[in-house]
Amino acid sequence: MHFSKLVLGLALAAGFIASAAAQTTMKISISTAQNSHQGIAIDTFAKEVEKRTGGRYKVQPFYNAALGSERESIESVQLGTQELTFTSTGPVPNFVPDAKILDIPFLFRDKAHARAVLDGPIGQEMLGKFDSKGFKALSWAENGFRHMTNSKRAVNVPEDLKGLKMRTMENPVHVAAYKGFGIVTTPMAFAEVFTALQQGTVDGQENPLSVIMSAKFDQVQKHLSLTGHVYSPCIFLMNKDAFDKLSAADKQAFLEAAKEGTKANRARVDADDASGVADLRAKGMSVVDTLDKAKFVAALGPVNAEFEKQFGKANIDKIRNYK
Ligand code: EAX
Repeated sequence: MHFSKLVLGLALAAGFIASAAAQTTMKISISTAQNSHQGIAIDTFAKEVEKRTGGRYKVQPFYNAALGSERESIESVQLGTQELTFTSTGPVPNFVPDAKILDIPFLFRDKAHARAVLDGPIGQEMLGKFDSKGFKALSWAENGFRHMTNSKRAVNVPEDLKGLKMRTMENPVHVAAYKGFGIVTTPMAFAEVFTALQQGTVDGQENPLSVIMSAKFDQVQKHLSLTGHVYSPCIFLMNKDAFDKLSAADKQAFLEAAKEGTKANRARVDADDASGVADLRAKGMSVVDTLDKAKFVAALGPVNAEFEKQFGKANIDKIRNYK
């Protein structure tokens, strides 16, 4: 081989190695559409990571459960076959049981209360509980307050829920609570819900306005009741080893990027909550937007007594009374 060719070859190889080291691409996934409160969360995160690391890290977003359901994505992040995911807390208790407490119905008064708890010491301590399970939890975000939809009847009082067959998340707290309403619960992954509603496998489902709108459930559901029965947190999860490998400055960049994602996510949930009822009525849904919340709270009395035993009343009260 000519000396000049050897030099050229070495130079090319060195250049290749340098640029490979200079740029790492990571995957992040959501189960909803790009045009949603979750899409804006991960798109913002991706843009901010790239900006804050000078382009050395790129994050490639995947929408609509393209990489698997929320549960499968959390598994992939735990195993490290996928670096990142943005998920509701629905399937999280299977991995971090302590997170269950956040999904108790009527725990939070409003979004401001929920956000304050998650951003405050209780939420930050909870983020730390993901460490020993193979995750770095970067930031809380949200789905928002969940409401009931179905194809059978208007839900005005808790008794109207009795006997309705509803899809639920794969979350033990939700399943226990909805059984308390007399609902026939059918847990399934989100990607299957539209078809299940369309084919009548289930009568209804429950999700925040942001999810109902982005998933176009108005096409397959007639009735919506603003039950606001449970606040649904979301979370940015990263594989722990992938995070630990980052330099101190890059770790900071990822954490800040997730915070920006959370800001964009919450702003979109607020916008969706403001426009949702009018939007869904215009699309033909019949909406019950004034119902007596106290009756729904009372219907869950026995279930709540169970939760107080299971989680400790003091722990629940600490969240309920957080100012
Ligand atoms: O995270 O499964 C659900 O109903 C979730 O709310 C949805 O996937 C968005």
